[in-house]
Order: sequence, then structure tokens, then C-alpha cells
Amino acid sequence: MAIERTLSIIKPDATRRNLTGQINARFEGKGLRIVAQKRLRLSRAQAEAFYAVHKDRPFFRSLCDFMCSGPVVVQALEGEGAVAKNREIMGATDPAKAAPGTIRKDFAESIEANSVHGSDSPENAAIEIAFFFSGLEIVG
Ligand code: IDP
Ligand code: MG
Repeated sequence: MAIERTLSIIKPDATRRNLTGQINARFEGKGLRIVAQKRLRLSRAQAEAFYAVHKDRPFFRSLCDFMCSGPVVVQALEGEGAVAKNREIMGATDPAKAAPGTIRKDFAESIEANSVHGSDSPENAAIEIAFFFSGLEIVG
């Protein structure tokens, strides 16, 4: 398994409840290294651009409202098989279906306000990391 990087977002429901440190501890405890990180508030246009792949889904409008409703913490995580490993640590999209011990099982409020985003493939990870970070901001 190769060393990969993946894009993670701690979503507004989690920053509002002051869960950034607890979520970061999950990543670090499972061997992912936070090689870039910043806290920001997405504009509506930025949320729409980031989630453009979902623009025809019924939840798109509500998802973009939610994602710009408060601060997010965007991060690049690095480690062995980081894309899949992060998806495992996150758990299923719907917290009701997420496995015990996952971030979404333990912290998510709903299928929409589900605390974290993680890239779903190495190809998308590269695109999503470049959306938020320049090369200079990533320190492995
Ligand atoms: P993922 O975040 O597990 O990759 P996606 O299908 O890519 O899930 O959906 C992106 C985000 O859209 C989810 O994390 C969640 O916030 C929201 N979402 C997905 N499905 C629904 C839904 O059925 N209702 C409301 N929001 C949803
Ligand atoms: Mg997804």
C-alpha cells in the first residue's frame, strides 16, 4: 500500500460543538498525519464549487447551505492508504448506518450534518487538496 494524501473537512456541525481536537485525535491515533490544516468559512459559491459533482442531487441546496453555515477545518491527511483509511475512520455517510467507533457514529447529527468529509478516491483527493491548498502549505 502506498503513502497517499486525502482531503478531509471537519464540517460546521462539528466545529460548532468544539470537536476539532477529538476528531483530529481519531486521525492521528489511527496513523494519519495532518500535513496541512486551516480553519475557514466557505462562501456559498465555494461550497457549490466543491460539491459540484452533487449538483443534481435533491440534497444539493441544503448541503451547500449547511456547509457555509459556520466554520470548517480543511485538512490534508497523509499515510498508508490514506484515502480508504480515512473513509473507514469516518464511517458511513448516514450515521445510523455507520459502524461503532467511527467519527460519524459517535459525532454526526444527521445524514447531512455528518461531521466530516473525506475524498473518495486518490484522483479526487488530488483535485480536492488543490481546491484548498497550494503546494507550499502542505508539509509532509
Ligand atoms: P460522503 O460524504 O460519505 O462521501 P456523499 O454521497 O458524497 O457522501 O454526499 C456528500 C455529502 O452530502 C454527505 O457527506 C452529506 O453531508 C450529504 N448527503 C448525502 N446524502 C444525503 C441525503 O440523503 N440527505 C441529505 N444530505 C446528504
Ligand atoms: Mg463523497
